[in-house]
Amino acid sequence: MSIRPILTAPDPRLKAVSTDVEKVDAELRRLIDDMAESMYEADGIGLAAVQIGAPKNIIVMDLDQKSGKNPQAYINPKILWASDELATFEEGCLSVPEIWEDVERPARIKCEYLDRDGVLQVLEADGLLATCLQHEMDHLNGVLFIDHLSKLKRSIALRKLQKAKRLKEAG
Ligand code: K1U
Ligand code: ZN
Repeated sequence: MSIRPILTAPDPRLKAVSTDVEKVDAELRRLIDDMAESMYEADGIGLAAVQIGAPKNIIVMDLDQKSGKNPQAYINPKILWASDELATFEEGCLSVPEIWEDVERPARIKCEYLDRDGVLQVLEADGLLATCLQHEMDHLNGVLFIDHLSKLKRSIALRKLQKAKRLKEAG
């Protein structure tokens, strides 16, 4: 397993639309393991493959790390249904470091995906699970959570990010 660098905005590779995985095999499971390791190293609760430069429809998530590591893989996820009711969560993103903003999304979703053994699963989610799945599925379509903000809030967030990058580079 290896830790891969996570791309940060405004890297154009984050705008790529990811493609479906054709075969769930040992090589794909190695990529999933690298994603999980990279997510834990960065203190995240989710990661899409495109964030490490692999534009494939794969997500890893582990929402409850207090009780030990239990990464879940979601391959070729598709939303089957989304509630009309909306919920607001404060979101962050490993590709938009140090920015946290409220985002409104459907409160509940039903989705299907393949697990790491290639078995089709159907999941109904609400709360943080629904939010995180939608946030990660946005990544697969080249969308960042700041794209849901007003133009003004997005440009403030991007300026903050560029300033943080400059400070980091200056040491
Ligand atoms: O970059 C990502 O897509 C992962 C992102 C997932 C997410 C978090 C919150 C709401 C929606 C989606 C993160 O993991 S951000 C980091 C994070 O959640 C966290 C970091 C340190 C402590 C606690 C949480
Ligand atoms: Zn993100």
